[in-house]
Amino acid sequence: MGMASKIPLSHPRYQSLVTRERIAQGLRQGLVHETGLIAHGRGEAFDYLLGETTTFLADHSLEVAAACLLCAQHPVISVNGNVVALTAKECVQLADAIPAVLEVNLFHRTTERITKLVQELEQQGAQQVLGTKGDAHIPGLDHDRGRCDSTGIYSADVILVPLEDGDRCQALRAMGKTVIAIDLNPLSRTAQTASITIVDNVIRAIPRLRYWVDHHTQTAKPTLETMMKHWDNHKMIQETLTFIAKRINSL
Ligand code: PTJ
Repeated sequence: MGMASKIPLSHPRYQSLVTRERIAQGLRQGLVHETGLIAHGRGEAFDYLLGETTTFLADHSLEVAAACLLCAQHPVISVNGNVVALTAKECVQLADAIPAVLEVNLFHRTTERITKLVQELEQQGAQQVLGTKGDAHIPGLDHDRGRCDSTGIYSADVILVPLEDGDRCQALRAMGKTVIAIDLNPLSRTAQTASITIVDNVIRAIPRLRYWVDHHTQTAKPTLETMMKHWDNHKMIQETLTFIAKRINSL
């Protein structure tokens, strides 16, 4: 019996506790890196400040991100330990809907964890998951952190990175790629350097992104391109910080 079943539904922090338990379970299964727990805690703190909901600002980011993924030639969804532990099935469904390639790309890379994460995604219905080859290198990153698949991230034009390290986000941008990041911390280097930043929890953001992808599958390309052209990421981050400040002031 999993720990989640012992958490009473009536607990005011039920959702947050269940999510923590999923991360802890992911660690025990060898999917999540130990520092993934720390990253999750930092994310929780920012989610608290946001009110643990998808703000109207994040929802707009999600709609533009969907437009961008639908217009891409070679879109890739890059996943790591935390993302698989929290949203494996939803990532598979999103990849199918776009359609996009799934690639396991780890900050703390080990062959064993990559294999486990690929297997977990396959169990959740993925037909093909890249990441095991690691036959290409993102310029500017030290050995293992820069490894990726030549047919995946390396040749992608648009990459979705839920929970990414700032250095890698910057290095991918330097390669000329469009980077869509999901990061609860609007001040992180990833949030600041991505082309489109979604300041939201992956748990809410991935299904909502799928919603927008489905919503816009039939939308004409020029309409989607206009949405992308008008996107101002810097402005959105400033407005998100203002949103948080106002929210704290009104409590
Ligand atoms: O599995 P690996 O080896 O690739 O390692 C993954 C982690 C997450 C450990 C690694 O990428 C890492 O150390 O990340 P950072 O630099 O700590 O950044 C994680 C960012 O994600 C932080 O800014 C957090 O605020 C944010 N974050 C944490 N949990 C969530 C989140 N953002 C959205 N949804 C979450 N659930």
